[in-house]
Amino acid sequence: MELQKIKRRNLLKILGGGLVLKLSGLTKAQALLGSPSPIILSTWHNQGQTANKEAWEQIQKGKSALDAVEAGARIIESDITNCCVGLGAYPDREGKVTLDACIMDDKGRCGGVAFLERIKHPITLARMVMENTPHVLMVGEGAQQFAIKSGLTLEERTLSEHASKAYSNWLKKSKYEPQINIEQNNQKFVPVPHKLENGNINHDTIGIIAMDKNGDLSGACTTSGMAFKLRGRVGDSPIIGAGLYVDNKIGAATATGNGEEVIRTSGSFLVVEFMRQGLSPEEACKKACQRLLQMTPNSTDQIQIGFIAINKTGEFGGYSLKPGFDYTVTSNVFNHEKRVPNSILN
Ligand code: SD4
Repeated sequence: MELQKIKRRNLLKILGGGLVLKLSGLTKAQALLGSPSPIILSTWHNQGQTANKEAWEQIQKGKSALDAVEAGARIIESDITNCCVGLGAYPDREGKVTLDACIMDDKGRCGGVAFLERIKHPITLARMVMENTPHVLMVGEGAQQFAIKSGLTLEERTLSEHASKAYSNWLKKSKYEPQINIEQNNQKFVPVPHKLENGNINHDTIGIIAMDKNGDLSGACTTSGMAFKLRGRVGDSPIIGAGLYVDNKIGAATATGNGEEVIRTSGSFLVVEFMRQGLSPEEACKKACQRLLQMTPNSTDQIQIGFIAINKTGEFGGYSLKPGFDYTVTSNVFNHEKRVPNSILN
């Protein structure tokens, strides 16, 4: 009933002249045919285009949304020039790259890995946790051992050229000394920088959610987390319900930005729950942003969060606290890789 209402409303929007009004949308084919039409959303436009292209190819071959999101995430993890995903990314404050990822499918199965070192494809390991263990989340050394036992290669511990340069610069400016026990020495905590050296915001996770030809949903999320984070820090990206959530009856959502805030509010789960209550993906993302602002004990000046979501009818949307986030939509209608700036709260 509720879904029919949503469909009708969007159909009217489409027939009213615009293909997409504001940020929410329904694929035209779906509106006309009333059947599921594949769609893929990824956080950001630069890497989202690459991820969606790869994922779309999988969908076109008849692969599942699960295969598609894994493939999309893997291609970004392979990019050694990426600041914030995969082994080429910026390290923690001890100079070590630690990776977080999770994946969830249409059957409610899920898996995550966190604080993972020297493994090229955390998203594939997350899928292995999901498919080959009775567990949901594995971390650190144990996750690495599981990766090796599962046939993944233990890579060299080397920083990429750009990460090494950024880390040296950060060390100079922060005057960070890894051996010092910050609290005992009463030394001021060295904060994670809000912006990177090049002026970009300090985060760039890839979250990718998809609906396949059967109308089934899946999602993946993979990141190195915040650059120069405290060693051992884990963000929202490997945590089901925080960085990613999928409910095949309702929709899928993923998050990017300051993970602590997303964990505090179970952000992606919250977006899906708002969609369950009948909100459109865009409205649901907006309400989750509002909740986040209500819940945070921190100053909101330095906080940026973006959510993106799709629902079971193929509607999609995104919202963020501040300007600067965008996402990529790929579907038959959008002729591949459409860039959509998030709506913003303030
Ligand atoms: C984290 N949410 O570790 C991640 C970072 C991120 O875009 O989203 N980067 O908190």
